[in-house]
Amino acid sequence: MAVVSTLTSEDAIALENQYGAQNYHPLPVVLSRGEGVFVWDIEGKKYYDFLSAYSAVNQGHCHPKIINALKEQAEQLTLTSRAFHNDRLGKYEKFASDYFGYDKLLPMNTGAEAVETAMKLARKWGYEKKGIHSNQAKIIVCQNNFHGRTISIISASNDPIATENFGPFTPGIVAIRYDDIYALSEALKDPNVAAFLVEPIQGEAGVYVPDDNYLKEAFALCKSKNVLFIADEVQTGIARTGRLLASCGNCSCEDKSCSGTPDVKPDILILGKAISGGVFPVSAVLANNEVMDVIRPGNHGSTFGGNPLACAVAMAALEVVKEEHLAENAERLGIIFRKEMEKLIEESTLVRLVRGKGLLNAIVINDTEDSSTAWNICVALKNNGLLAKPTHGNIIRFAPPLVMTEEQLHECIEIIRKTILEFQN
Ligand code: IF1
Repeated sequence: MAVVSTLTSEDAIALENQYGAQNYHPLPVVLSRGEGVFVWDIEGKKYYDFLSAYSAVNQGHCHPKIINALKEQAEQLTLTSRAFHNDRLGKYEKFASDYFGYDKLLPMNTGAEAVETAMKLARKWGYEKKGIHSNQAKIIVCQNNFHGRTISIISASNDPIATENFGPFTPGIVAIRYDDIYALSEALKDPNVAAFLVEPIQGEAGVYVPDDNYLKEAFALCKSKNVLFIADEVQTGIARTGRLLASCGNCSCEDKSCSGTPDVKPDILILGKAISGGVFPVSAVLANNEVMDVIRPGNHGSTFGGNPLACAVAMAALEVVKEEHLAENAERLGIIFRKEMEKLIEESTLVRLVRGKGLLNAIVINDTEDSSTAWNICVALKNNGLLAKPTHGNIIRFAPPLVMTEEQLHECIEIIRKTILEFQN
């Protein structure tokens, strides 16, 4: 029986509450359609999507080019496993390696799988190329990171909600303060360090943008100590922050779609989310031969990794990013957004600051981290036709699809302004 067609939002939520693991606390809205910057709930109410599925839908919901690529491939061949070759994988690996400027790509499905892949790659490189003694390799991470939810990844986390009662944890992971070059230089005194894993901007922590020189100095320190610099660009990549990759730092090059500058070129690049435009689970780990060639047949992989459907969708999604100049649009609209939020800060008692890069931004609310103010504001935003989600009790992330027009952005800014001013009165 087709349950979905007769559902009301209330029905849908009741079904999830009864039959679904309660591993999320979603905003009370049930979406049934998406197109570009808009989504609709079951009852037909239209919303601006200001989360983009945590930056997975940078190209806009159901982008025609990406959907067509999905449809065409789905009628041809969806999955072979890697027991055999398929006619899409090599083409995609070349396309994406050239696109981001690396020798090779290891295809996976989720961001967490790609982070795990990068950690395994770094450790193996550490033993076989750097000469670290067996089982002694260390990976440096930053406090308040978010890299996914597997056991090894939460072994790097200091978030009690993510770690409580999931131990014991994976050894060989050392956490340092984010945006603290001295802390990194101290940690790199350990000769057993194989890699430094970092988000160019800490998204879940509340869109923390590090000092302008942090990534460049961290990269130089890693180079000086023969330590791999791993950039987790699952959320910040694919034009979200106004450049193809956020780890570009503050390059001076005019080509916003450039894939990294001489001063910051990650040894291992981790991508996910918008690499497929949110149409299919696709992630990727890119590296040059000196690193990637430590992986030999049988060392690593996954049933769906590199499947023809993922390859076709990812190529279309990456073409859209350049064809529609999404990095430039994100850069331009992000400047407007932060300027308008600064004006709101002037007239509001509720908003304390705005921070971000490109169209990955957040506002900090004048309340405590454990308050429900940010949540309540997001519920009010929903009622006013805009969907966003708090990262903490007092921080709201704003990340619309990068295809948004300036006119639409101004409409959204007005919704945010109206909601905040109503809320505080
Ligand atoms: C959830 C957070 C964001 C990521 C970075 C790896 C991954 C993510 C920098 C793992 C995933 C998602 C996970 C999703 C919500 C969202 C999230 F709130 F969880 F922390 F964006 F900030 N590296 N982030 O941001 O990728 O395995 O999910 O494909 O778990 O609720 P994934």
